[in-house]
Amino acid sequence: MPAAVLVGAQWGDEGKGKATDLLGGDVDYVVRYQGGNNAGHTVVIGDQKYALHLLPTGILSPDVVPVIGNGVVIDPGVLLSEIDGLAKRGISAERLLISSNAHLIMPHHKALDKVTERYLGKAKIGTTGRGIGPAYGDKIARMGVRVQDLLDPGILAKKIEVALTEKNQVLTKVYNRRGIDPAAVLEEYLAYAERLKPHIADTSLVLSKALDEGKFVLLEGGQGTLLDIDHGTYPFVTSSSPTSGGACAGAGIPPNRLTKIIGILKAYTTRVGSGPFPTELTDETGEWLRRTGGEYGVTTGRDRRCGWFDAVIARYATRINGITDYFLTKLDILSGLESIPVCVAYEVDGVRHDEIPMTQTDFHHAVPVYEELPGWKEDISNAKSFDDLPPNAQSYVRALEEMSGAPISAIGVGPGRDQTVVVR
Ligand code: 2SA
Ligand code: GDP
Ligand code: MG
Repeated sequence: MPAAVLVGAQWGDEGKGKATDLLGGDVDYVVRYQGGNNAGHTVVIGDQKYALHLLPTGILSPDVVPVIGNGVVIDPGVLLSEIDGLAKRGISAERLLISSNAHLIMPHHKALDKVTERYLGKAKIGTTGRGIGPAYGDKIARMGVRVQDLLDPGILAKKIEVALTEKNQVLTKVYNRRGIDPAAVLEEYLAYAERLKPHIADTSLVLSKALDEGKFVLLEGGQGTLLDIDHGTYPFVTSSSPTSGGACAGAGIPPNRLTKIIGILKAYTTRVGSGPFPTELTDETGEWLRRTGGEYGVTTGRDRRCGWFDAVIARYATRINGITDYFLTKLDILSGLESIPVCVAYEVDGVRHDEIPMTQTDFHHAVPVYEELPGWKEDISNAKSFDDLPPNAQSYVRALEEMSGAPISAIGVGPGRDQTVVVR
C-alpha cells in the first residue's frame, strides 16, 4: 500500500487539516514531517471545533496512529498542553509516536525568534514567534537538542550547557536581554522527558514496516509551497520544506514509496506575515473575503491577507510538488459575487510572465493579469455532488483545474466533515 503526501499549494491555511481528516477513514498513520507549533489546522467534527498545532490531525481518528516525524521541531511544553487539552475532551494521545531524531525547541529559540524580529523592524518576516527559525538554524549548525537527548540526562545537561554558553552571549551582549539559566532549563526538560518517553520511537523504521505490511501512510504538510525555505518567497518563508520533496526527508520514507501527492488549493488566496502577494486586495473586497472566509490565524489570531486566486502560483505548486490531485477548498466563500477575477499571468515592467519570475525583486513588482469568470448567487454549502453546483461554479472549478494543470478531485463547500463534494 502507498504513502501519500498532502501539501499546501499556496501560503498555508488552505484547509489541510480538514483534508487530512477526510482521508482519515482510509489511513493507518498520519505523519507530520516539518514545521512545529507554527502550524494551525482547524478540523470541525459535528458541533466540535479542534485547533491542532503540533499534533498530527490523525489524533482525532481513533484507528489512526499519529506520528511526529524527524523533520519536525517540537516545543515539548506546547505538545504536552495540546495532549492535555484533547484529553479533557475525551481524545487520547496514547498512540502518538515521536521520532527520536526530531529536534526540540528550547527557551533560547523562542527568545531569539522574538528579539530578532524586533530588530529587523520594517524588514521583519512576521514569524509566529514560536522559535521555529532559530531551532532549525541550530539543527543545521549541528547545535540542536534532539528528542533522544531527553533519554539521557547527562547528555541533555551537556547539550543545554554548550548551547546556552553561546546563546546567552548573543542574548545579553548583542540584544541586551537577560540570559537563560541552564539549570532551570534542564529541570524543565527532564520533567517533559518523563511524560514523553513512552512515545519516543524510531519512526522511520515503524513507517517502513507499516508500508511493507500494506498500511496506508499519510504525510501531512504544514504551511505551504510558497513558504518553503528553498522554493518559497525567500526570505519571507518558514525554515523548513513543506513541499513534497521535504516530506520524504522529514518522515524518513524514500521517494519511491509515494504514490499520491495531494495539493490543497483554496478557491482564493491568503497569506499571513510579510512578503510579496501579487493578488492581495487591500480594499473592502479583501476585508469581505477575510470576514466571509474567517481568515484569521489559528495560532496567533493574526488577520490573514486576502486576494484572488492566482493560477501562476497553482501551476508552480503543481510543478514543484508533482501534484497528482487537487482538493479545492472554500468554494462556498465565493458565492454571491457577480464575477470573479482570476490571475492568469503577471506583468513585470511591461513584460508578461506566465511563470513565477526568476528573481524575488521581479516577483515583488509582479502586477496580476486578470481574467474575469462569471460568479454565482446560490448558496452551495449543501451541495453533495458536482452536478448540485450551479453551472458557473462548475465552470469556475473547471477553469481552475485547466489553469493549474492537475485534476481537482474534491471540492470543499463548508468547514464540516460532510461538506465536501467528490468530483471523481
Ligand atoms: P515561522 O514562525 O518562522 O514559521 O514564520 C515564518 C513565515 O511563515 C509563515 N507561517 C504561516 N503562514 C500561515 N499559516 C501558518 N500557521 C498559522 C495558521 C498562522 C497563524 O495555520 O493559521 O496563526 O498566524 C504559518 N506558520 C508560519 C509566517 O506567517 C511567516 O511569514
Ligand atoms: P490549514 O492550516 O491548511 O489546516 O488550514 P486552517 O485550519 O489554518 O484554515 C482553514 C480554515 O478553513 C479552517 O477554519 C477550516 O475549518 C476552514 N475550511 C476548510 N475547508 C473549508 C471549506 O471548504 N469551506 C469553508 N467555508 N471553510 C473551510
Ligand atoms: Mg493553518
